[in-house]
Parts: sequence; C-alpha cells; structure tokens
Amino acid sequence: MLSSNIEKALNKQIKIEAESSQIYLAMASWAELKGMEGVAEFMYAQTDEERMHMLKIFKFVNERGGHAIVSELDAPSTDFGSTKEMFETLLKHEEFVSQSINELVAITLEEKDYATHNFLQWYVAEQIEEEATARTILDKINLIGDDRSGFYHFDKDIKAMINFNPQAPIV
Ligand code: OFO
Repeated sequence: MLSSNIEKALNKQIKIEAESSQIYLAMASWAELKGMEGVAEFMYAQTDEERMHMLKIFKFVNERGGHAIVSELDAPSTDFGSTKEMFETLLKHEEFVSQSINELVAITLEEKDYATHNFLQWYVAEQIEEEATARTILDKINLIGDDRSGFYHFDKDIKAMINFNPQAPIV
C-alpha cells in the first residue's frame, strides 16, 4: 500500500511524464512543418515513449492501492527556434525530469518504501540514457554547424537513434 505522500509524489511524476509527451509532440509538429522528416519521426517516437513512461507509473499507482490521477497539463510552446535550440530545450527538460525522479527516489528511502524504490530504478536508468542521447545529438548538431548537406544527413541519421519499439509491452 502506498503512503499518501508517495501517492502524491507519483501522481506529480505522472503529470510530468504526460507533459513530456506533449512537449515532444509539439516538437514533432514543429519539425514536420520545417520539412525535417527524420527529426519529426524521432520526436513522434519520443512522445510515444513518454506516454509509456506515464502509463507505467499510472498502473503501478493503482496496483499498489493508490489512485492514479489524470490532471490538467500545461500547454507546450509552438515554436522551438532552431533545431539546435530545440534539442537544448529537450536536454534541459530531461535534466529536469531526472531531478524529479531523484527527488522521488529520495522520498521512497525516507519512507522505507522499497517496492516503489525498486520500481523507480528503471526510470533512473532510463534518464541516464535519455540525457546521453540528447547530448550525443547536440554534439552532432554542433559539429555540423552551418553545413547544409551535413544537416541533410543528420536528418536521415537521427532515425537510427529511435529506440522506441511499438511492439513492446507497455508494462
Ligand atoms: Fe524522458 O522522461 Fe520520461 O522518464
């Protein structure tokens, strides 16, 4: 059984994951309209992945006797400036998510809730991977600079970094 404190903190994380999904969907739309097919595809995969992150916590809360809440979400931006700025925003957002997961892990230790602590380890590992992917992409963008043909190849190559598997089970 979840304590009300942990239930509240997990519901807060559900909202963060749902907002992450919205942010990446907005990024997908922006990239698609700019003709960056590969970047848009990457963002469409990201939005699905974040929804999966949200659902995983959602189901865990209900399974553990809590009540998973669907709350109102903040609307994301519609304009992300440039591709580089968009990936900088993405990295900053993932760093914020990592911080939030870390705080959640700290609460589970304070409350000696080892089941939730164990459940959250998947998110700790996932955040390391997501931050690393964002940094790798930013390194590539910085290397390309203003080279248009380099950018054309980047848009093609980024598809290889999509690791979302739509066939994978949700939980
Ligand atoms: Fe990329 O944030 Fe979810 O966990």
